[in-house]
Amino acid sequence: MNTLVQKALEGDARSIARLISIIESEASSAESIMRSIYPHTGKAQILGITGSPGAGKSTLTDKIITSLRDAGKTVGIIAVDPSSPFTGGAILGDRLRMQQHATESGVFIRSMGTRGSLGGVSRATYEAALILDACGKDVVLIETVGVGQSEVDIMRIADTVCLVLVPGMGDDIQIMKAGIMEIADLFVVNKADRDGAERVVREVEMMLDLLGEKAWRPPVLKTVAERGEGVPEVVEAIAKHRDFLLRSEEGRRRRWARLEMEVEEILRREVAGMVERSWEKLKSPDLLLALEERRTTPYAVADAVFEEMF
Ligand SMILES: Nc1nc2c(ncn2[C@@H]2O[C@H](COP(=O)(O)OP(=O)(O)OP(=O)(O)O)[C@@H](O)[C@H]2O)c(=O)[nH]1
Ligand SMILES: [Mg+2]
Repeated sequence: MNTLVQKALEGDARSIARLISIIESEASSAESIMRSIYPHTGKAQILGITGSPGAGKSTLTDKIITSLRDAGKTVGIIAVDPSSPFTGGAILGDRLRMQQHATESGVFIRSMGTRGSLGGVSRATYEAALILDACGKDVVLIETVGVGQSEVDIMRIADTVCLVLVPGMGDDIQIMKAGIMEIADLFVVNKADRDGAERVVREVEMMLDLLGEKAWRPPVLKTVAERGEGVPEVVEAIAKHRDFLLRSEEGRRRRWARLEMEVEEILRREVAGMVERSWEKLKSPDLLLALEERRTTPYAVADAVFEEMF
């Protein structure tokens, strides 16, 4: 395991892939891997790209990769596959589109499922992002389909969230969806070759006005991702946001909130494990019979489980 981690840290793509597979499938080994990986993290910019299905996230991602590569940066990409059968068909397309980058050194691409997590972003997705960070990628890009909760989830793990909108598909609903304005650090109105892009830009700007003065005013940019138009401006805004995070109070607040979340996440997992083991020890047919006959209650049993723990 140690040599695997060592090789991954040196940037070996196969070792990185292997590590990610392990943290995805073997929860028991995940912790020791993350313990040795973690001290090497904190250097990459984790960039979340979210938006409705078909908005052009993958097309934009692909163009952003090219631009970052041209600037000499290394990139890790995690495409979070929606488990939903409705959008599942897009996965192959994504793979094909980004394929050209997959063989380049300096680019690492990985698809991950969302199964087993509540939002669109699982613990494994975050750990994979940390692994890519530790292994020297300058930018770690996570593409997720924004469906409800996952947009908020991506905010919890990304430094910079880019929300991709498109003209002419229930614009108001797209924008007004609860909390969505607050999570985006950057708005991209893609498919600007279509009618109505300007209107979406205006609506987003108006919403931002309503939110009032903020240390960071999210830029609202138009792109035609298919043709690469507007992409340099997007890449520039992403870099600006990184600078902002590095030198502002807001940036520190967000880093600390993430660190708190990480500690709490670990505590929750450990406590859950302790409770489970204690309950397994106490559980018996006699006890269940006592519960069935109401000689005791689930509350009293839970008390006993806690007592057993300490
Ligand atoms: N007209 C137009 N079409 C675009 C543009 N960008 C992307 N598309 C097309 O929109 C479709 C969806 O693009 P994707 O990049 O797969 O979108 P996505 O958001 O990754 O989709 P999912 O991952 O399935 O949610 C494709 O057919 C693209 O060719 C654009 O700027 N203008
Ligand atoms: Mg996609």
